[in-house]
Amino acid sequence: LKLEQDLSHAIGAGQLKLLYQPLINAADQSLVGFEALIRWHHPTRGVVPPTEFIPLAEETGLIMNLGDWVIEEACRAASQWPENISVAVNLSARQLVLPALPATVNAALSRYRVQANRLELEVTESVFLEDTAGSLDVLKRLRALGVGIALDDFGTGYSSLGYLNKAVFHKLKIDGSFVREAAGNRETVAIIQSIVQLAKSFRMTVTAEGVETADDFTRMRDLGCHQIQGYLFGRPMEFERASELVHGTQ
Ligand code: G
Ligand code: G
Ligand code: MN
Ligand code: NA
Repeated sequence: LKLEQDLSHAIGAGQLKLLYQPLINAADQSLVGFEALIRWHHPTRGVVPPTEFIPLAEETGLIMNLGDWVIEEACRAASQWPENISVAVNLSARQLVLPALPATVNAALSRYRVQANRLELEVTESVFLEDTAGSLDVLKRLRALGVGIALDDFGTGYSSLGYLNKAVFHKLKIDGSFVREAAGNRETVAIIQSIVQLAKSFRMTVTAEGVETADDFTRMRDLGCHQIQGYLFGRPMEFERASELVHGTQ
């Protein structure tokens, strides 16, 4: 309960921060964008990871304000970077129940003069567990704005493939657990092959997450992944360091 109170003050108190993890083009290893990942700098507990406070924010409804702040902050970051650099943000399923979300996203894009196609929204399969029709409608309206919609953590969820056929996702992100398991496991490689094939038949971009080694990189590239994300190319980093990467100064 204390943590919940603290969280409700965290946004106004400037305790939330976005880190940015690089997203790399598999073909030439160039930087294509970043995924924004939130951190809470709690005054006494130190850094609280999102796995601890996002569920709390979802339960209490604070995720709505928090999510709006994330979108705003990500657009602000994008406005500081060149037009070929995209920024992805994670959305909770609960945020998609809000019919106002597309208007919020559109307002943030306009305010910072960021092209819609530079913003990507990442959702997991869990969005289809609650209020499927409403969430799908919100996703379609977001897509109509021109923002990208990525299906995150793919392969770890509920394995209902029907929603891939809804034409709302532009990208599929293969969960890092598969990527790392593929190193010593032919069955996992076969699963990845079929995920890539599936994604391509829907004309989706495929990103491999959790790429930690050079072997992971070449394997995922050769299996047909378009984009790569993981510690090999960079951990989630401060805005200033991300900007240095963008400008090639490090
Ligand atoms: O860096 P990592 O520990 O950052 O992230 C842990 C989990 O928290 C991931 O599942 C990620 O999607 C989620 N997460 C990170 N930032 C955000 C955010 O801004 N909003 C939501 N809803 N989830 C986030
Ligand atoms: O949004 P998503 O659930 O995909 O969140 C990605 C999570 O994976 C974040 O917690 C992020 O910090 C973490 N992550 C990113 N790259 C790597 C990696 O190469 N290895 C591992 N183990 N975790 C990673
Ligand atoms: Mn993500
Ligand atoms: Na993921």
